[in-house]
Amino acid sequence: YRPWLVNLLVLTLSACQEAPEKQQNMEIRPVAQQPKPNLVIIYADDLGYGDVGSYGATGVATPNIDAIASKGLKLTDAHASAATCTPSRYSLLTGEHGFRSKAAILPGDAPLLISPEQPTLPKLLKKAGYASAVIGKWHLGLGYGEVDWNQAVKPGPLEIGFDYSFLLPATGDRVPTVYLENHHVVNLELDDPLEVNYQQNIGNRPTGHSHPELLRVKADPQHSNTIVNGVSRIGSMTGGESAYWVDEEFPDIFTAKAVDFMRKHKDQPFFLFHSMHDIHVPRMPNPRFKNASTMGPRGDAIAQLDWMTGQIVEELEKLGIADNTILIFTSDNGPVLDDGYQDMAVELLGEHKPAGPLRGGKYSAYEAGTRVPTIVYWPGTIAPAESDALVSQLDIYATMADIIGLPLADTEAIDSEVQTPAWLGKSDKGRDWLALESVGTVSLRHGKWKYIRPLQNESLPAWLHNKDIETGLQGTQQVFNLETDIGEQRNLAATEPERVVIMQQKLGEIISSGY
Ligand code: NG6
Ligand code: CA
Repeated sequence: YRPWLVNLLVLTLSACQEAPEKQQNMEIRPVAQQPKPNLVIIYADDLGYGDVGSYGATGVATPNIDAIASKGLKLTDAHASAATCTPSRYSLLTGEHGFRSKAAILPGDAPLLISPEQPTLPKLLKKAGYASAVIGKWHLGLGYGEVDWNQAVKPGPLEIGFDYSFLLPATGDRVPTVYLENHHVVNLELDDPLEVNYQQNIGNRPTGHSHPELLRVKADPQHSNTIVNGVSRIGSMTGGESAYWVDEEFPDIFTAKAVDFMRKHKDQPFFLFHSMHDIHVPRMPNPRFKNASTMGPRGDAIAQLDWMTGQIVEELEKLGIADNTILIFTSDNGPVLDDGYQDMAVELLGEHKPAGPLRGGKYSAYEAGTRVPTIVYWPGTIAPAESDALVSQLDIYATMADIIGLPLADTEAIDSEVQTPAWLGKSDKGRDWLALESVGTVSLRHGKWKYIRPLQNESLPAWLHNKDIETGLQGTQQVFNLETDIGEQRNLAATEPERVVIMQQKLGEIISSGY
C-alpha cells in the first residue's frame, strides 16, 4: 500500500525520466505496482533487422508487428546472443553465453544441451508461481543422444522447467518431421516405428538425391535427404508416417496451441515461449499468404509471421490480460536469403534490405548477425518510445527476476545483467559491454564501438564457403565506430591501437571468466 502522495510522486518521476521520444498522453503505471506480469516471447527465426515494416521493410507489410512497435518500445540496438539459433536460444533460457557450453548449431538428433540441473528462466519463473510453455521450434537437443522416438523422449523442455511443450524437435529442415508434445511424438502409430539417422541413410523413403522429380523446391546437397511433403530435409528418416507434419499447417497449429495455453492460464501468471518456425527454411507458408509480399516465399513467410503475431496480441486483448503481459517480439539471429533451398529469395528480393543498413546477416560477426528487430509491448506500463539502448536477450533472465523481485543465486544466469530501465524504455543506456557470438569468432560491443576477434582456427564448415555469406571473419583485428559507420565499412584497427588492446583484453576476460 502506498499513500496517494507517494503514488503521485512516483508517477510524476517516472513520467519525467529519460528518453521516451514518442511519449504520449497516457497513464503509465510504475512497475512496482504490477501484479506478476505474464511474459510472452515471440521468437522469430532468421528475421533480419530490416525485415519488418517499422524497421524499413519494403517488400512486405507487417501491420501487426508495426502496431506493437508504435504502441510499445521499439529497440534499435537489441541483440540476439549469437548469429545462429542454438546458442541464442541457449542464452535466452539460461542467461549464459553459448560459448560456456560450446553451443553450436545442433544436428537433429543431438542430446539436450541444457542440463536438467542448470538454472533456467522457466525454472526461475516457476518459483514465482508461473506456468510456462514452449511452442514451436526447439533446436536445443533432446534426450541423452540415441533417442528412441517411439518411447518417451526425455530429458527435454519439461526437465528444464517448462510445464508444457509442443515442438518441432530441431528445425523445419531437419528430420524427424513430426510434432513432439511433451514427451511423445504426436499421432505416432506403434506398428510403424519412427527411426532417425544422421550418420547414414536408413529405410527406403525417397530422397532429394534419388528422386529430385518429387521435390516442390530444389535444395543443396546437405538438404537433399529424406523427402517429406515434397521437401527434402537434412538427415535420414523412416517409419512414423502417420505423424509427419505438413509445413503449411504450422501457423494454424502453433497459434492454436499458444492461444489454448494462454486461455488455460489466464488467471495465473504465465510464460509463453512462442518459438516460431518462420522465416527459417524451408519456407512453405500457408497458401493463404501466397503473394502477400513481392518477395516470394521468404516475404510471404514474413506476412505469415506477422499474422501469427497479431493472433497473440488479439488473444491477450480478448482475455483482458494485455496490460499485465510483457510481450517481447524478437528474432534468434539475422537474415539469410539462400540457406539451402532455391526458393527465389535472392531473385525476388528487389529493393528490400533484409539487414537494413547493417552489414552481414545470419552466421556473421557483423552487426546484422545479431542485431534484430526487438519490440517490448506492455500497454499501460511501457510508453510508446524508440530507444537505441544496447541490450541483449541474455538479459531477459535477470531483468525478469528484477521485475518480479526474485533474487538470483551467484552461479545463476552468470552473463545476464539486470537491465530493467533499458527494457522498459526508461533509459537509453543499456549495457556497457556485450560479447556476441558468430560462426568462427566472437565480437564485443562497447558503446558504439565494435571489435571483432580475428579468426582463431581455419576449420569453418565447408558449406559456408560456397554461399554468398559474409561471415565477417578476417585474419586481422577489426574495429568499427558504429556511430559514424553503421555499415562497418571502415576498419579503424590501425588508427585505434589502444582501443583494440582494451577490447581484445575485455573480450578475453569475459570468455575465460564468466562475467
Ligand atoms: C545450417 C544449415 C542451414 C540451417 C542452419 C541452422 C546446411 C548447409 N545449412 O547447417 O540450412 O538449417 O544450419 O539454422 O546444412 S538456425 O537458424 O537453426 O541456426
Ligand atoms: Ca535462426
